[in-house]
Amino acid sequence: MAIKQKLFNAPLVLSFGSGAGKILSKVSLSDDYYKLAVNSSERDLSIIENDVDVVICCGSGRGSAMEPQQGRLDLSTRLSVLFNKIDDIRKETKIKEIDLLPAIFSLGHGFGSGSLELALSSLKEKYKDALLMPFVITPFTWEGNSVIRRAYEALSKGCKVHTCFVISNEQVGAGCKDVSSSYEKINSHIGNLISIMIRSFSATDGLLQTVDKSDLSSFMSGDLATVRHVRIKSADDLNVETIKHIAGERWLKVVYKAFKPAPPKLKVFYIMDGRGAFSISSLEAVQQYISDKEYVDTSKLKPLLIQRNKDCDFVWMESGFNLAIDSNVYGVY
Ligand SMILES: Nc1nc2c(ncn2[C@@H]2O[C@H](COP(=O)(O)OP(=O)(O)OP(=O)(O)O)[C@@H](O)[C@H]2O)c(=O)[nH]1
Ligand SMILES: [Mg+2]
Repeated sequence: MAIKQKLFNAPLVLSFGSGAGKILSKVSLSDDYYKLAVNSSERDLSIIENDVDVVICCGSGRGSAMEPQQGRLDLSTRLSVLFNKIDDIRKETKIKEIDLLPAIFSLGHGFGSGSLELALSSLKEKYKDALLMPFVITPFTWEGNSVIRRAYEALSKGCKVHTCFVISNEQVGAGCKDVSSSYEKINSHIGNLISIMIRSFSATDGLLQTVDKSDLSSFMSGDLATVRHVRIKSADDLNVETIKHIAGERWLKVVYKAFKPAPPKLKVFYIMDGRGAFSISSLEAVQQYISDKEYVDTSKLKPLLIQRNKDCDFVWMESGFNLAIDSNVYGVY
């Protein structure tokens, strides 16, 4: 049987850090995909071992002691092992070129924070044709200033290498009363969202409107991006209210000076993947909603539309935010 052509080849998902590994364990994809968890804690890797495909233990195996510098060093000793694993997966899946490379980082302590810049720059260098999709998890404010500072310092270096999708624990977990339930909820939430994005980007059929790698790459601009998602029964149920609901509250809070001095306009990209009539009126409503926003650069708006028999996922992404590292950001983000 002929293998159907995928929109993008995205055969693997990576995680760096203990929190990121727990999120990766919640990513649910078919057996065609590989989940690779990279961390310096042997114990934390053993906890998720059965839910991922490959674990790579770096450094001493005892964690990076909340020291990003140590985390970076620990990763550097095992980068070649990571590349070998990725190349093995490429051979096994008979994929010549990886189009999309999603990676999750948990920021605030040692390994995830220390890995971000090094992992992004070396993956970018090694897999030149792949589009990176970094998801960075930022800490809760209750964790304190040193954790937040470490996360921001890591992010400030990482986002110079590549636009990062920020997912704030504080924002996603808003409304949860206790930490254990919020971690559970957040991990499932983010894991689910990443799975949906990968499944949409590697769709084989039902593609009504496709995007190219260059479309996606031109969407990613500035330091930071954000992503939100809503699931509806069918595309017919998509209306301005639903869009407002997901567009209203972002998963990141950054200092974003919309119109001063000049408007660094946000880029918007959306995916509609699922059943429904994809009516002209609902598509018009989305386009209109976006075009009405002065802070949005609509010149390159090209959605990914996939019509297939499943609940309809609407994924909304914005990029072009700047990360301002100053004292105001700490605690306000
Ligand atoms: N969403 C989510 N965030 C987590 C979880 N565990 C930790 N975090 C967040 O991730 C940040 C970094 O923590 P870890 O991932 O445990 O740190 P690490 O990168 O393993 O660092 P070291 O253990 O010092 O090497 C924390 O400050 C938390 O905000 C989790 O299960 N889910
Ligand atoms: Mg750890």
